[in-house]
Amino acid sequence: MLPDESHFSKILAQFQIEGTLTSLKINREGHINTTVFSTFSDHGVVTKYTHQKINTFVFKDPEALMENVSLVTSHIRSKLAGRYEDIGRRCLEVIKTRSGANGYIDEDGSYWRTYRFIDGVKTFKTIENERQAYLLGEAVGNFQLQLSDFDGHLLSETIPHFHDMRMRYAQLDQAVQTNYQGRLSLVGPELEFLYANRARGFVLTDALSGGDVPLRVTHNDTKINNVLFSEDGNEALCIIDLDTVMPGSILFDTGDMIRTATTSAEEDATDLSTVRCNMGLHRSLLAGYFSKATFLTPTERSLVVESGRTITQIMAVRFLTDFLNGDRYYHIEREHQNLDRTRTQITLMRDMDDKWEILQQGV
Ligand code: ADP
Ligand code: GN1
Ligand code: MG
Repeated sequence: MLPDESHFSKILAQFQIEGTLTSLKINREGHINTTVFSTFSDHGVVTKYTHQKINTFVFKDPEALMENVSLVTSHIRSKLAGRYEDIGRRCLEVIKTRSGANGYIDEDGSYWRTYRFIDGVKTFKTIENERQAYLLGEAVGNFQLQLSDFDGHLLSETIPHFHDMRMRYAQLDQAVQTNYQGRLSLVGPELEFLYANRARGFVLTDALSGGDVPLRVTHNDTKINNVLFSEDGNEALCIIDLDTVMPGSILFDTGDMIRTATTSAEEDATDLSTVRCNMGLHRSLLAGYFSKATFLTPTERSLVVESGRTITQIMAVRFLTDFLNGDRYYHIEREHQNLDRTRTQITLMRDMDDKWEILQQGV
């Protein structure tokens, strides 16, 4: 919920922003935070900002989260310095409060942060073509490359075990046992599929805990709408939504990119016949990714296709858990939306399985 305008003006006044507020617009895409775009005019100079209320049900320590964001954006900026003139379009910029903090806690106890709005860019809810898939793969590989020499120990684990499939299945088991809303009877086939796939889903988690793949710095939310493209569509400029940057396996990012950029169906599509893993998109995505991700170990590389399946699976598990728990975690706009989300993920996994041999050829 957006606070009323006078309350909101008070929040904005805390940040290092000059001029007069001329417009406000709420963004309804994200599942977690509340995002508002503003425009300010200062003696004829127009500047836009993104303000976000951090969901503290999900992120228990917003200060630590913002410290992560601040460290990571500074590191990326140092990599871009001297190489590009438009660094402001290639990396998020935190606008501090007037007292120099990374965010502001309002009178309701909500935590707000501000970024400079990156203008002249486009985002996409779903992938449109192979060229875009190549650019997206390149951007994710490049992001990982930029952070490959960043000391992960400096980052806080803002959501512990975020991509730990064993923990996610334990949460699903708990939700099944509690059956809080009596919805268990609605999810028989979905639960059967996810239980049948439980053991295979542990591959990445176990590879990481067993030391078979290295602990690196990962974004953990590299879905397509977290990438800003240039308006002409010729470049994927910036990866945003850095809230979940944490130490982990880079395969979490590779997998989320595969999950969201190989199908042109929306995550909550109800016509499941549209949910297909497109082999051309998969091939282009991986070609772009491998052009930058030159640092992968052989084991990481061998798990790339599997990572797409695993991250799709973890999302199915998480959506189903939330559906059974009464939709407490993900924003919903309609009843059963989390079940619809579960179904698209399962459909995508099944289609990947049908094409498994061909998908492996892209590696
Ligand atoms: P959420 O966690 O809710 O997904 P995001 O940080 O991804 O929030 O922001 C939601 C959307 O707002 C993005 O998909 C993007 O379209 C837009 N957006 C966010 N920050 C910026 C920014 N600094 N510049 C331009 N657009 C932005
Ligand atoms: C959430 O914030 P948003 O909407 O980009 C979620 C991700 C999921 C994604 C699925 C902190 O991301 O893990 O992959 O939804 N973020 C968190 O669309 O749980
Ligand atoms: Mg986002």
